[in-house]
Amino acid sequence: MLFSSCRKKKKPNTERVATIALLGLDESGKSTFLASILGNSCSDVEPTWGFVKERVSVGSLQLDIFDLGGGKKIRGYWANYLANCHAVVFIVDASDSERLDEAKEAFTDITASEYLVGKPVLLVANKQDLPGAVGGDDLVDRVGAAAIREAENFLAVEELISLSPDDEGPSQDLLAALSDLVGELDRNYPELSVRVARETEEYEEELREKRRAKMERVRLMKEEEERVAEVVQMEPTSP
Ligand SMILES: Nc1nc2c(ncn2[C@@H]2O[C@H](COP(=O)(O)OP(=O)(O)OP(=O)(O)O)[C@@H](O)[C@H]2O)c(=O)[nH]1
Ligand SMILES: [Mg+2]
Repeated sequence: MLFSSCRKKKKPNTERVATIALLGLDESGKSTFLASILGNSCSDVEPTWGFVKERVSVGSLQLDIFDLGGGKKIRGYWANYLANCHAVVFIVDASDSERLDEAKEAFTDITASEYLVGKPVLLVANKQDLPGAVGGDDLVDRVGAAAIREAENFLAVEELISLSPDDEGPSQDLLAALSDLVGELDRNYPELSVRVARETEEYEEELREKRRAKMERVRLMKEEEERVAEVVQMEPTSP
């Protein structure tokens, strides 16, 4: 008998982990959505500075959910998470008609990224319990989401109430929305995972390259400063 066949066979790693970025303007309800999923108290939720990462198990997948702050200054950092995510959940306060144009701008910005083309997107028309909340179809028009459907993205649109006032955990609607997204991720998991791994590596290499170029510029500037200082020292002083 061959030695190798005497060894215990290693169990294949069958755990499927998908990364999801929760995006949307500040106050849209991203952290509340996450607190509901986790069964945490929604009343303890505070504005997010930076990001929070949580792992939850939904259906056949482990989801690493990045809850990113939606404030104007933080939005510029969202781009750093797109290569690494398998899907995006974009949450809109559907009751705040004054900020729908701003939501459209943020949505258009991120969906224009090459790293999101073809990836599943869940658009949430949140705060349906509040008066004047626009429905899912209206929201698709208001944020210009039809364009990404045409661009081969899987787009699911859900009208939800993320807030669970009595902290009873996620509503059936919220769970159903999430499991639809997980179903889509599960169907495309092998190809998506290969793509995410490749693009994450590419994106990190791009960042490393930018850092190297910056350091090189600083080095050249220092060299130039030293050269000028030497020339000044060598110049004869006037009598
Ligand atoms: N009525 C109602 N209020 C909600 C709902 N979802 C969230 N909220 C409230 O909206 C406010 C903002 O919620 P957050 O979850 O902190 O919003 P966020 O998108 O995480 O905001 P940032 O972290 O600043 O980006 C809180 O007062 C929540 O209680 C909802 O479905 N209905
Ligand atoms: Mg938050």
